[in-house]
Amino acid sequence: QISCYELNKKRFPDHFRIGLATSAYQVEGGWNEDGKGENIWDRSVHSIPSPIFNKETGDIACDSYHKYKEDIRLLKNMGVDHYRFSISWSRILPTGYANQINEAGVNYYKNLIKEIRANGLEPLVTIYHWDLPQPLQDLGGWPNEYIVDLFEEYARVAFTLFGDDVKQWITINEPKQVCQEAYGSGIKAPFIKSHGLAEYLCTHNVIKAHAKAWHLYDDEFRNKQKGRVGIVIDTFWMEPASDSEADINAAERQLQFIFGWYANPILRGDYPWQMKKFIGERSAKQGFKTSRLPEFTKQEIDYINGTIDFLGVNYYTTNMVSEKNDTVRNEVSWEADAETIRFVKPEWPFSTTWLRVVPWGIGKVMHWVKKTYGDIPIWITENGMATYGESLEDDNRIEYYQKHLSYVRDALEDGINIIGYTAWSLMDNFEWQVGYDDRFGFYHVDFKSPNRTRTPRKSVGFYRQFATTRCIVDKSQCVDDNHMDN
Ligand code: GBH
Repeated sequence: QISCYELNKKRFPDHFRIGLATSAYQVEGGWNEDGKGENIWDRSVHSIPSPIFNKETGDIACDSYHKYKEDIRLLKNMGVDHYRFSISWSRILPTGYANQINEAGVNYYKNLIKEIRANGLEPLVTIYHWDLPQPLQDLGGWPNEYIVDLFEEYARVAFTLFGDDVKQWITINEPKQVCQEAYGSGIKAPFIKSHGLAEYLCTHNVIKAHAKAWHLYDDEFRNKQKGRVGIVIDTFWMEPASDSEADINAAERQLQFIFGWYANPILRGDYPWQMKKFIGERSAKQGFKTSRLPEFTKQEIDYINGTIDFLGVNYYTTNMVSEKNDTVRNEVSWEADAETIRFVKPEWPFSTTWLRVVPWGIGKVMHWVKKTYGDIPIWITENGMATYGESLEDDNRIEYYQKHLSYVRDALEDGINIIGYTAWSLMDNFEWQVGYDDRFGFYHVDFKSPNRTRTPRKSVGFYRQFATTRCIVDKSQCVDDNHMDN
């Protein structure tokens, strides 16, 4: 065993879980095989004109539906202890309803879980990672309250069928994208633009659906299966653009509009006061009879509050935030409701349109979560960056992980209860509306070859060393300190 001290590195504790993440639609393919139903991504990628860069689709993606055994070998080879994947709702319930279960789909996940366990790894399973069955979208999708009970029934099927072998559950991945990007700005399936309206209705139902699934587990499965159920919430770190009180408040408000939108109801019972105030006032000024932000009843608040065993956090990047002096207040949208201006610093290294490399942001998010919500166990469920093209020499990815992990290690030393880390992603995959352009993988995937050949990038060796030694170079030894003046 190599000692971290000898290497002048920091060591992660033994109980800290280390893994890699993917999601069903992004890697599986097999979009219409063996009885799988159509979901909103299938529908969107096949529509004309296609809303996807280069008209790409996830029809085959990484072909993990057939190559899952190879995927598990890669994971095993990297020395990690967890695999985070998601279940495709329409693969096991083709119509979305639980009255008809697709055996072949169930067997796929049973075999996958068996393979994971046989290789000494543990599954961390996301029940919903953005691929709603199309028939449920035809009813209106997440903005229709009907979805709450249907999601509960889907979760019941998942707990019943897989719960003996799955001890870590995530109800929903990044609800902010499920609602704001899918039903607000409309850049993700089902590509509905309903700024400032459907996005808030969606969130109301997502939160209720999450709470119902948690209660279901707590009431009917926990005693027997002894697992835990969390949700994954994503955020950028929001750094005040100046020391002014207005900018400090604007940055906090922006965090509340992204993260608190979901975390506050689940951990504190209701939407953040900033959202209630700003959306309420703007709605009134705009002539709406009631706030565009729906209200929870007292009973709902009691029901939702505390429905969480651990909090998944996805961190990729940081924005600077300043106060927007919006006296007109006429724009109806989630973006405008926050009354902030967001920007990036030109010196922050570029990864992709929305992703600048800002490692210190992950440390700030960890401290903010603890300060805001107390000692909840945190699992960093995603963190990573995109590269382009076919190169396997991804030193910038290595540097990204080295630095971010160093800040994570510091946060642990500061007493923040971080229980695990799953990097995004095991391999290049279908990156939603940008198709296969942004490559987030440790493994390169050749999407031109029918074999979808996986080839290790240089970063595979780095992550393997991290996972097997649990050591990480301290950020003070990284060549460039990446503008740590903040
Ligand atoms: C995660 O989303 C997802 O969970 C995962 O499926 C995905 O593959 C991975 O990260 C990498 O993207 O500025 O209007 O262009 C990341 C969340 C998605 C939030 C992009 C910000 C920017 C939209 N981010 N979004 S825009």
